Amino acid sequence: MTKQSNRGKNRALAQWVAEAAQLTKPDRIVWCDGSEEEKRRLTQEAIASGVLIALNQAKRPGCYLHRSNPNDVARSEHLTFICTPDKDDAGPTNNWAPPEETYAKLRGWLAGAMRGRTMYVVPYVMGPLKSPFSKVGVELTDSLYVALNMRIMTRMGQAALDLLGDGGEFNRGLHSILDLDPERRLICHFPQDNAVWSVGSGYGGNALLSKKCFALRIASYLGRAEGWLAEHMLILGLESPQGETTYIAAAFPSACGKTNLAMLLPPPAFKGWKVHTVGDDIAWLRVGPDGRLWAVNPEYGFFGVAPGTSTRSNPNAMKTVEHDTIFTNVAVTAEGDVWWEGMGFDPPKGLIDWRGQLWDPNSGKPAAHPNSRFTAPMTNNPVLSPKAEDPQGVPISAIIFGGRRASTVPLVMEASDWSQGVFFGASMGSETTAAATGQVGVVRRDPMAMLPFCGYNMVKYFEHWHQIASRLRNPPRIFQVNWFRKDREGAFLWPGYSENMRVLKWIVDRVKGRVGAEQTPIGLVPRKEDINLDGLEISAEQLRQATSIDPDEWRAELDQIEEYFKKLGADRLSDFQVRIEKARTALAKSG
Ligand code: GTP
Ligand code: SPV
Ligand code: MN
Repeated sequence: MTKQSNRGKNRALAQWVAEAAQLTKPDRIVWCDGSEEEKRRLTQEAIASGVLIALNQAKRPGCYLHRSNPNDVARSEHLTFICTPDKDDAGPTNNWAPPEETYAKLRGWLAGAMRGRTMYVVPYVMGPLKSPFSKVGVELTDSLYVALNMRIMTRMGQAALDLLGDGGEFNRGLHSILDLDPERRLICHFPQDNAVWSVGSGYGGNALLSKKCFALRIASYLGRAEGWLAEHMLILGLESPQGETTYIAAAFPSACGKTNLAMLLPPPAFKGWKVHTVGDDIAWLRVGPDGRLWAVNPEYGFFGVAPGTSTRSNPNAMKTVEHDTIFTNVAVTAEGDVWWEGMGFDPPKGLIDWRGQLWDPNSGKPAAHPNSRFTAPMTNNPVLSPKAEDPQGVPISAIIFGGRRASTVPLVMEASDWSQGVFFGASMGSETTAAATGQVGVVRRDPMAMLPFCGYNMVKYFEHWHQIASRLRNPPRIFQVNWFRKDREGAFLWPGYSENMRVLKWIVDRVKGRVGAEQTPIGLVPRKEDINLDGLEISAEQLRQATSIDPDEWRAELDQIEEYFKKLGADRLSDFQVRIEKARTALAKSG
């Protein structure tokens, strides 16, 4: 056991650790302090026990590979529950279970579960130290992989205990991988107790309890009670050649482009423009004394999608993962380096696939799992914003909602006001991806990209968004984007990635009142001449298709949105129904 200066100071924490140990019966308890010495020791233990595989240290210093159980490669939404005394508090979109029965069931599963194992006590801070936004969590886990990932993803260790002091409030996360049996896998949230119990999975959002469980599901619940927002959003600063920086937050569903946009390298035509990453996945937003919306990134690292990441698509991510990175479920070359589909070069001979077997290029199966990931500290990112650690956060001038839609939704639209913007977000649809288990590529409604992450009643969440506006004297403008529209052959119409800068520029110009827009039945769109296409090879027809608003498609879309809101019981939010009717009337007029 490591020496600890003040782990016993918080009596509630000491008592809870003792209770959890009584239940799970670990052989050892290790309190993580976050030190370099501890990192070295735990990494060695992980290598010795096969949890991590050392990669080629000459090519990728400080980098390791983890192969998860093949039945445990993505978030399990069907096994994720919100446990509130009243079912209505979980609302129409969440799986619900009663708290007492759920605790009893999980206690049964957890009894003696850590026998022969170590329980890591992982204290962490979400948000910059000394920030009014920040909150403390403690995860108790029997997974060394989780402990090492939490060290990258959060401000982990002694700093959290110091911040907690002797009486502070903290999120209680209890995690055991049990035997990774999908039949005994559940991720349960108890918002009233500020607690998460997760069992039977060691993967990503199921197991790193700081991330989706605390920073989104529990935090969204706390945010409603306390008057702020916890959102599935990246945060970026866009600096002009004149040195003026505009901050933008953007909500896209899982594996729909947040990390890529947050690290964007502008194309040559945008000389002097710079993107600074504040966050790539989660934003905590508060109304400031100035009536603006201020945001922090509660995390400290990136848990990013590997496939599709290349020197061309995201050079800053490639630099971020050059060292001190844990890779999960990627392929490995004969030289001990990493490889994945879309890395920008052909797979070298002798590639080992994500399951640890020699890969057969003719197998038709990917070498890296489609949801393979990298865990890297945010300080590795060459374009990390100097404001990423600012306790006050950054002032948000624009919010973007975006989905993955092969049709219907144009490249970019602007809402005429906050309330239409809330409608944009609430009515958003997106094709499912490999980030969650289940069918990939089916369109589902995913309000504000929060469908799997809102910790309370979705209708109350929409109301909360409306209510925040009353305190915003200077609200951000709201936009909707779609990088993923396809032509008849199934090819993407818009080149995406760094070229998304062209859309960001229009957004900034709108915010600053420097450019006009055209009113359509659905929203405001750029006039042709307002999107800078210098240096971009795109045919006029391709651009027309990427930006078009097809009345028939939109009539069908509005029917689906209306039906969805009725299903949720959100149609009683009269504003939504009025918007649908208005759009229908405008579409009818436009022919
Ligand atoms: P989570 O971490 O799951 O929340 O994902 P994310 O929203 O951060 O998505 P990410 O940026 O990792 O991108 C997911 C996938 O979409 C990757 O395979 C990317 O290569 C691809 N992608 C990202 N941006 C674009 C784009 O502008 N156009 C196209 N066609 N693909 C993109
Ligand atoms: C997502 O699925 O939105 C992710 C990955 O960011 S996970 O941490 O698994 O939730
Ligand atoms: Mn995410």
